[in-house]
Amino acid sequence: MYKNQSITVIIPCLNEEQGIEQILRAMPVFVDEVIVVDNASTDGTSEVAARLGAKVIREDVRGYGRSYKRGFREAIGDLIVTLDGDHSYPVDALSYLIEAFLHFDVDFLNASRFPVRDARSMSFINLIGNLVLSLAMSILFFRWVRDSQSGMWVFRRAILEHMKLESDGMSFSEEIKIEALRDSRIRFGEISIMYTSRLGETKLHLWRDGFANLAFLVKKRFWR
Ligand SMILES: Nc1nc2c(ncn2[C@@H]2O[C@H](COP(=O)(O)OP(=O)(O)OP(=O)(O)O)[C@@H](O)[C@H]2O)c(=O)[nH]1
Ligand SMILES: [Mg+2]
Repeated sequence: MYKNQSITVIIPCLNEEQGIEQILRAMPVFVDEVIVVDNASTDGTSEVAARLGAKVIREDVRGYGRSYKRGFREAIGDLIVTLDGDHSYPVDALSYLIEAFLHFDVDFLNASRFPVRDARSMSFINLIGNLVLSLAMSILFFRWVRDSQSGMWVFRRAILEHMKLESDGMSFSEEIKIEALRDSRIRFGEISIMYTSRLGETKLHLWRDGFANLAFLVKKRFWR
């Protein structure tokens, strides 16, 4: 519990045994529930996560969005916090993020990786891709969003009932923000966090996912 709010942390993992161990060891004690959604990892992700106290859910169909939707169905907390299983997002900043969420009086808070403080955390090409996709989202949806691709968010679980989440892949990250910011009942905010280099191998297919995410933005904007 954090200030009377129960907290669920959801972490999608595909072969992240190194990262998930570091994250779970640093998980703050006020977190009530940690859900790791594993899509048939071939390393020790599930075992490590279960040993360190997480609730491990196996989802048979692969995909970043798919695993989040599965995790949301299991979550019971008032607030849901998300992050990658690669230890690139600051698990030690959970109280900072939840404080900001409560102070800003929002329903969805996006953790922006910008400005980049650790140059090793993001390659130049990833940086450009993130900036282009964030600018595209800002223009298409008439709202300034600094980091449309961030994987760390805090939101009220109750707002999920207002959202129509369709993406099963990496574009899920931008879809949930779009669903939040274009619904007048959902107050959207953003705050900067410290982002660092990931542990383990990337699961991002840079060009394929980058263009797919751009196409997804356009589709979401013009095809209801
Ligand atoms: N369950 C599940 N998790 C996935 C899948 N694809 C990616 N992930 C996880 O989703 C998170 C985001 O993937 P990353 O590879 O970190 O993508 P990224 O953050 O854009 O790229 P990096 O900058 O290299 O970290 C990580 O925790 C992955 O393990 C999937 O198909 N299923
Ligand atoms: Mg990552």
